[in-house]
Amino acid sequence: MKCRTCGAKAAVNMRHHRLSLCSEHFLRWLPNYVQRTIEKYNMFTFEDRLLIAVSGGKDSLSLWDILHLLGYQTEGVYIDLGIDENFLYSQKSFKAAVSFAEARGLNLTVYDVKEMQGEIIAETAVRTRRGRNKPCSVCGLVKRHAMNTSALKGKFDVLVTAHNLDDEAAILLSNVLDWSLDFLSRGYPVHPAGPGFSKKAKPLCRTYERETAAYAVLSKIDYMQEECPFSTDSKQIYYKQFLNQWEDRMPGTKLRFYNNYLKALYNGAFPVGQDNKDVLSQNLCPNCGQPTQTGGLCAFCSLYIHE
Ligand code: Q46
Ligand code: ZN
Ligand code: ZN
Repeated sequence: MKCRTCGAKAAVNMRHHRLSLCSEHFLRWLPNYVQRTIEKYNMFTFEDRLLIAVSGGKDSLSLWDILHLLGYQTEGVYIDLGIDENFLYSQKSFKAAVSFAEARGLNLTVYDVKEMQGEIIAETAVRTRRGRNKPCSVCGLVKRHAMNTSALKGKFDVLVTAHNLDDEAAILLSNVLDWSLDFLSRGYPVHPAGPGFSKKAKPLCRTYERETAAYAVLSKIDYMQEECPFSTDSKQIYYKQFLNQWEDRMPGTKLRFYNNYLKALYNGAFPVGQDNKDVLSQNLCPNCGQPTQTGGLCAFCSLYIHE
């Protein structure tokens, strides 16, 4: 397989794009592709201050590297969740994020959940009996809240997350299987700011996970290779495996599935309905000021405060 641009030995073969590239040309091609996604969905401009949510993994560090190289004004936030009780996973991912930022002279702030809330999420999950063995629902709530708080506090224009095409296609498949019109009506890759929440964007939404992995390896980014110890056995992983089987037989399946959904969404195929409480609600949490479906405390504050 040869590089389409220079004829040298190809390092990456992207059957879904019918494109093979050598290392040098792939490392130029991917940032251009991400830039085209940013422009297509009007995600942000070079004047905006971007806060990148960084986990220390290949997706978030590749994304930060790409946005920095493209010339965007970026800072990172690492959320120290304390997922495993012996902190091995958290320590390693933290180290990867810090070394990346230091090597490039970029600013990384840390949101330490233990410091802010007095306990790690593993402890919160046990205390609130919300996932004794698997703290994912508590983790998701805390992460969303911490990212939003950090973006608002730092007065960033956009909160940027590294969800890739594999993530988005798996979420879409799950929502289609459930016919969840509520979620389907708001699966945009960019969300405007509103009362109590910052603007959000996902510039890797059309980038395959194996492309961010190839980018991280070829550009020698020292990323955290292990997955979260709780990421096994989830419904999303099962959907990803399923989509990968389709992709193997019919390259481009994931991209078509997601791209055509976005076309339908932007053409108004899923109007905002009565159920879309998050979007329609003007209720703000009396404790933190972030949106909530009820008039009382938001789901995050309810984890720590009893009314
Ligand atoms: S939710 Fe669950 Fe993830 Fe949190 S506890 Fe790990 S697997 S990190 S995306
Ligand atoms: Zn080449
Ligand atoms: Zn709250």
